[in-house]
Amino acid sequence: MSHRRETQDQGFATRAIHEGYEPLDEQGALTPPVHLTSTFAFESVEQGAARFAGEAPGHFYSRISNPTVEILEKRMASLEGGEAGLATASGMGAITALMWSLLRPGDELITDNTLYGCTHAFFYHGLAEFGIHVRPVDLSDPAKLEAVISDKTRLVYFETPANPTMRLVDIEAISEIAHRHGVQVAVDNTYATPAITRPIERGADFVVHSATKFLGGHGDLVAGILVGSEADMLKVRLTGLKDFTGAVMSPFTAFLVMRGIKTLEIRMARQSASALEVARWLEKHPKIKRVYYPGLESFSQYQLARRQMNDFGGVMAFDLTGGLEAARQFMNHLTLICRAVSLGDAETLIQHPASMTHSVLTPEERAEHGVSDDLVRLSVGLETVDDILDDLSKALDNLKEA
Ligand code: 4LM
Repeated sequence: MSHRRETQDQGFATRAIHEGYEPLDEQGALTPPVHLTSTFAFESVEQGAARFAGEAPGHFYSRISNPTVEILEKRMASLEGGEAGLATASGMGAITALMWSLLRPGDELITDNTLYGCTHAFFYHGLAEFGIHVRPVDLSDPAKLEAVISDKTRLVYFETPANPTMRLVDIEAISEIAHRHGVQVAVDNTYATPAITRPIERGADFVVHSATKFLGGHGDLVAGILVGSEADMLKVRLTGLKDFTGAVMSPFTAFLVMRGIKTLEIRMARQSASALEVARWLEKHPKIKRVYYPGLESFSQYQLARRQMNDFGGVMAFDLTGGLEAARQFMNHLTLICRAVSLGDAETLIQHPASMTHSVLTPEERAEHGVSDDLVRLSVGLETVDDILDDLSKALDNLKEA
């Protein structure tokens, strides 16, 4: 007998902790067992054949599905308000599995013109070489999508907030235009997470995550997740994931991501509050030229941020009045804040997109994508906010002597 709890009507934090798992089904074990198994025994040849044919439920090989990973998939589908989830080995694994499943030579992929560096590389140097037309559009202006969408367009893809400029895209406006043309929409929700924005509830068809970031939340894993309709996720599972990329998540990683997600809501609230304080402080500092953070009234898309986001998240970008050299010196003077890529961890992290996450783009591409050489990205962690401000303050003061 299954004791599975029906938690769909319960609150976000409750589902983040309980969805998809009932301890009494597993001898009372409070946390889900980690099913470290590659394969699954069949009662009979007939049962094995039926599972392979999709005619009987049940797992048969962990490149297709695994009981521990399945709990995470159900939990993420619930948190994103989608029908089904699909866990992958990394955020790039999620993006590549989705694209190889949906796109065929001759199809057009419309993307916002600001993307994470490796997503950009995959689209323009991977997909484009296999006959897919990748078309950058400034999706912060929905009219620009309306002007170019055509019967060749298969998918519209964007990040909101975008990495690293924090630019937002209006999910409802873009989804309305795309759907009117029979085109699907995929949103990379890594920066906001479902604690802040739920793209599917605003009309998107797919949500993509680098679970390496806020979902895992502790900087100890690399993982990805997709959410979409049952039919679309089955297609990606059986083609893009099973046959084309093989980029599946390990059951142990699924266990760690679930441990992270239990505290997602409180971490996002705390990181958002600290980030707002840091952004306001930086904005007033004479050595800071400009701060890009959706929670600042000076942010050009502040009204959209208030409409589309429950909170403003833990990441921001800024540039210094002294330009690139000042930014380098400032970053090297930091002692608490860690110079490292990635984001969403308990530790505050700082990186220089032009020479790190977006170094795969040419200088011309970076200019087109709005990634200036001066830009610095800060992911505010869970430390005491006064200590973060103190480190920033001392590093900026030290610039005098430089
Ligand atoms: C970084 N980002 O920015 P995996 N989507 C977004 C991302 O920021 C990333 C990925 C996908 C960074 C990594 C070094 C918006 C990654 C790719 O790294 O494959 O889990 O996710 O610092």
